[in-house]
Amino acid sequence: MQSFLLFSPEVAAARTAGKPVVALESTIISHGMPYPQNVQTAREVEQVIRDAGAVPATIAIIGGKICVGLSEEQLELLGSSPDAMKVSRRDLAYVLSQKRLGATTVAATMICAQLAGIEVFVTGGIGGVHRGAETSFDISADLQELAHTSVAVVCAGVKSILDIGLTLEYLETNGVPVVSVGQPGFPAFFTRDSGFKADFQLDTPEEQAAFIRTKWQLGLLGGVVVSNPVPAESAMPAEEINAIIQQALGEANQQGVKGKAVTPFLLSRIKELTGGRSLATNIALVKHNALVGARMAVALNALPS
Ligand code: PSU
Ligand code: MN
Repeated sequence: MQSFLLFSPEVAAARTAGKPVVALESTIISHGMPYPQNVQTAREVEQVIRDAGAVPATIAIIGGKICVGLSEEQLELLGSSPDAMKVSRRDLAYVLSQKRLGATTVAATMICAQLAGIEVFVTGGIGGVHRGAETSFDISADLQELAHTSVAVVCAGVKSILDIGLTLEYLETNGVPVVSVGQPGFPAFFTRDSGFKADFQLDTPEEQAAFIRTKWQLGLLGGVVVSNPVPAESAMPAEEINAIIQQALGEANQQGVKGKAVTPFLLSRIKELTGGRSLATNIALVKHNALVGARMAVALNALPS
C-alpha cells in the first residue's frame, strides 16, 4: 500500500518533524473551478494553512502514484489539463494502474489521507444525496466514505443542488457526526443557513479536536463532518442562488446529464448563471475552511492518539 504513496519534500519533512498536516482534494481544482482561478486558489489555500501553523498536502494521482503534496508544476498541470479524471473510490485502482492523471474527490482524498496518516482534510463542499435520488439512485460515494474512513472533513456544508435533509439522514444512519462551527445550523455552502441543524456545535479547535479524538479512541471508525459557514460578507442572497440552482437542475435533467458528470455540470452552470459571483463565494469559503481546518489539525496534533 505504502509503495503507492509519494510525499512532497514539504510534507515528508512535516511527517518527520511530527507537524500537523492538512489534506486538500484536487477535484475542486480540476472540476470545481475554472482555470486559472483554480490554480491560484489552490496556492492561496495552501498558504492559509501554512500561516496557521500546519502543512498543506494537496492530493492527486500522477504517474501511478498517490502524490501527497504537489509542486507548483503539478498544481498547474492538474488545473489546466482537460483530461484530468475525476477519481472517486471506484476509480482509484484504474487511474493508478493505468498511470493516468487523476483529481481526487472527497471520497478518494479521504482514502489517500488515511493511507498517509493525515487526520484532517479541508474542502469546499462534500457530495451527498441528490434531489430525486429515489429514482436516480444518485448518492455520492463521499457519504459511504465518511461512514468508514477515519478522517475529519471540514466543509461549508452541502449545496442545495443536493437534498440536504436526505443527506443528513444518510449520515445519521451511518453514524457520521455532523458538527457545526460558530452557529447551531448546518450551512448550505453559498449561504449560511440550510434550514437544518447540525448535530453538535463546537466552536473552538480544542473542542473539535477533543471530540474527534474521543470518537476514534472509542474505536468508532469513520469520518466527522465539520461544517463551517461561509463568512457573512461572502455569502450569496438565498433567493437568488436558489433560483439559479433550480434552473441548473432543470437543464441537467433536460440534457440527460448522468453519473459522475452531474456535480461538475451543476457547478459550472451555477458559475455561469451567477456571472462568476458564485466563484468568489466558493473561493472565500474554502479559504475560511482552511483556517478552521489548520487550527483543528494543530489542536489534534497536540493530543495523544
Ligand atoms: N461539491 C462542491 N464542489 C466540488 C465537489 C462537490 O461544492 O468540487 C466535488 C468534490 O470533489 C466531491 C465531488 O467529492 O464533487 C462529489 O462528486 P459526486 O457527486 O459525483 O460524488
Ligand atoms: Mn453521483
